[in-house]
Amino acid sequence: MCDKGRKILHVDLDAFFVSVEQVRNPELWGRPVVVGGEPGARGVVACASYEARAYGIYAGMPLTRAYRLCPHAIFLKGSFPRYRDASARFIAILADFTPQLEPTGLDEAYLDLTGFEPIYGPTSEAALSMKQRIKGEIGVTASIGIGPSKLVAKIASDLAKPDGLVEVAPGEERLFLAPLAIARLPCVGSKTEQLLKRLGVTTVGELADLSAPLLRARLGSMGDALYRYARGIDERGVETPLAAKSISRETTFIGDTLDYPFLKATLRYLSERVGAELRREGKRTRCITLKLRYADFDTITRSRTLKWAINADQAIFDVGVALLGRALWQRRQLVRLIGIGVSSLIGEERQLSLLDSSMECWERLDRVIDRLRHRYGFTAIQRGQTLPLKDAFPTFFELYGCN
Ligand code: TTP
Ligand code: MG
Repeated sequence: MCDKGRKILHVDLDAFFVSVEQVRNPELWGRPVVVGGEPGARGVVACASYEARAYGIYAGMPLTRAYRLCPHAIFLKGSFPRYRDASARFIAILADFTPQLEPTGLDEAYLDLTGFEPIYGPTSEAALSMKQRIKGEIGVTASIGIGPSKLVAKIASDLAKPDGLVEVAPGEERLFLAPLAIARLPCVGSKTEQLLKRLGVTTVGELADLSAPLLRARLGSMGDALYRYARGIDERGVETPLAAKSISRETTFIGDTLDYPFLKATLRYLSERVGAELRREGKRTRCITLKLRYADFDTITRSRTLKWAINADQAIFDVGVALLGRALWQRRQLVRLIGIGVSSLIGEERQLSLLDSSMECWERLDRVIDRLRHRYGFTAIQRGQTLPLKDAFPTFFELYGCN
């Protein structure tokens, strides 16, 4: 999927909430406008017009502070249904260009226009007509980045703001990124930024000069990602929400069973299979589903939605075991099939900063094992938790020399 010829677009509306208010009330054009609430209210700024940003106001800032910075700004409470409506019209316009469309927020989306040149001409022309339609039909301006990867397209659209278009040609990614501050890269939060600064790195170009082993030693799995990002390497594809979004593995037993350690060990093995594929696809999950088929062929599924998106084998397994325990407690009957699946998938880079340190450890371990399995085969390494499978599949264990 690292196709240099890809034409990925990232489209992001400018000062979205404020722009929608300005379309409603043209007197607001060209003025410092803040959406979020009245100046005396306790809330924070949701959106500031570019004129308000010139006073140092930004999203997330307390309204009281915004008011101190610019008392003559116009403060509006805003209306979410209005923004939702504008968002739906925005996405509908993009969908006219291609079904390869991945909305990632109310006012932003990725599109894949690879191979569309014979229809639209140069991709930049298609992007310009997109901008024109958005302005003509919704009344707001959009900024668009075009590049060979999502990473580059997203950064390009940020740099194009407001109302701009930036295209990065294939092969130019590293040059394009080199002068930018490291904070422009996804997954560089303030902690990572400080750490990199201590290594003397402030720009993406300087980051690209660091070796992969050094980055891994200092930043773990995030170091691997940064090594690739600094070179503009990002193989993620544009994914339509309608595309199949689940990964699952299941096993039917030769004989029906209610042997709990054996069921648990099988679940562990299946969790590792699912986890490996999840990571290979560069994804995390927020929903885990256990499937059981009882001896009488009655089949049940039990799901749990998680607060944070994960992709560690251990996390998938832990939830699976909890669901299994509850299902067997509710109905003790011989089991014929067990399966585990993950859905509600999102890109791996998101939420990294929210991971707790134990999860970070599990993920690091998974990555090591993934690499070894990639080289020697999945069954070359077995974890302790799958050992109860030894009696059921002796030849399998003998074959791979596990004691
Ligand atoms: P963004 O696209 O991040 O910001 P923006 O459209 O206001 O400005 P830009 O020109 O830089 O793209 O977010 C889109 C909308 O989401 C924004 O208009 C308001 C809302 N939002 C919040 O409600 N809270 C927030 O903290 C942020 C960042 C955005
Ligand atoms: Mg925006």
